[in-house]
Amino acid sequence: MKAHDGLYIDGAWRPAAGGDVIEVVNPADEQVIGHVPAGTALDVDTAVRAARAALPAWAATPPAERAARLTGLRDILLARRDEIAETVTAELGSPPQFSQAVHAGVPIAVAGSYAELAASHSFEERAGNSTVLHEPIGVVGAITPWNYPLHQIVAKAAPALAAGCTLVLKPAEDTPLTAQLFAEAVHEAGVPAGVFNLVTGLGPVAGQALAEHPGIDMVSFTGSTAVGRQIGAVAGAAVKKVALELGGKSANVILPSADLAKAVNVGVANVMSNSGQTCSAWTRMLVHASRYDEAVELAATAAAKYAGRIGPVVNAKQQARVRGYIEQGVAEGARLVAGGPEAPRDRGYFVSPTVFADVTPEMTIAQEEIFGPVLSVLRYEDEEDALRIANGTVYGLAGAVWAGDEAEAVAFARRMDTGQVDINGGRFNPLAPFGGYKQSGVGRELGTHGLAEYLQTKSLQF
Ligand code: TXE
Repeated sequence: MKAHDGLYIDGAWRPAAGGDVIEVVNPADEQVIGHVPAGTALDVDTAVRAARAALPAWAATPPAERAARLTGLRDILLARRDEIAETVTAELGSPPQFSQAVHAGVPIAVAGSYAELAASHSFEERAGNSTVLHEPIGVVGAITPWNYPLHQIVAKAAPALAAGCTLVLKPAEDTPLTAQLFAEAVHEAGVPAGVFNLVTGLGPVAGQALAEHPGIDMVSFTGSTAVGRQIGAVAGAAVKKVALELGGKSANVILPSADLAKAVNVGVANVMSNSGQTCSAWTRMLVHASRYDEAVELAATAAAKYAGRIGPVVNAKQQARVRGYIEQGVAEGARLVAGGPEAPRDRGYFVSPTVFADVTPEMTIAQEEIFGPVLSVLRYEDEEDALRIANGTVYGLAGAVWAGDEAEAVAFARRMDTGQVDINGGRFNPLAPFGGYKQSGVGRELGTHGLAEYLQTKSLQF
């Protein structure tokens, strides 16, 4: 795999201040596929200075011109689609078809949506006797995870660029090659020097230095709740804007009138997709007592079909973590009906598609984010019970409701404490705001709501 041995700062690839490197490993076969620099606080400082220097000109660039750069960026990503898919497959281990469709396809769509929004958004409006200006918030520090390497970057960089912000990106240490590819695309698209900067490095070193840097105006973070909490505290102390996309424990509520087989099959596919490493995954399937046994059988059969077909999880640490949760589920009395804790292969960080039945709402596996291919099937007695269970975690990121009648599903969805709900399956929409209620986060990504995160308002009274 092609890897740059520098950091992309102020429009060029430059050597890092220190000599440390990060090994990039393919989790499917544990082979080292490249090395990238481990940036330090010094590099972060250089990158933030470059972003600060570039801010006035980029913020003053007409939105139509920023939109043109984003259109160029989208076109380059589209032209390099195969390369993106291959890179994600190499560093995340995801099956090639999934990498093509989702890891490459989704961010291309999101970049396209922001090219259009940058051109059509009203950065100025009238309110009574005032003119309200929507101005870029300034220099953004973006910290992204590895689970959707390119999407997580584009979901921050595209709206930030559309808004007129400049940014410094610190991508996940597991998937830095996709980030390097993105930096190349930004460069090719003619985005001016300093507007976008990339510092690869370790979370507690480069990530922390970025979050704490006084030269940034906003931190946009996606990752674990633990780190999100720390970043939120640092930003709060500095009275700085923060956007956090954190964990989830989403409920897939199958109402008695639903097409059970369809709801279960799509529900299992949702959890197994990306080997369960999706913050919005429907990891808790809620089924009415009268159809519970049937649903468990369908789920076990569906999960077994994914054995040998899903990719690995990202690294040995995640594999051990997921295995720990499966063991804990068994220890707390849940019944394994598919998969289990044993690794299905000797090489690579694989986890078997796993389904638990007889899961009760208070069990650890029904409360904590596992981030692996593990589904819990829970029983409910009536709708109120289903709602209590669905809303009964600290998270509120996503969810699903299935019913024979769409209006019935919508009525239930309105009562869920969660940021996004798919009705009878749903479909990805790059314009739909995505983000969490409760401890799933602060702020929204995608669409105009995602753009608004990177803007601040000024009102002029006449
Ligand atoms: O996340 P981290 P990890 C959840 C999921 C997963 C768990 C752990 O449950 O099992 O988190 O994953 C950077 N200051 N999600 O350990 O550490 C880090 O370098 C600043 C959900 O990989 O939060 C990376 O770029 N930055 C999630 C990013 O934070 C720091 C996606 C995320 O890594 C830092 C990923 C620090 N002190 C994991 N420490 C989702 N919401 O989609 C780390 N980082």
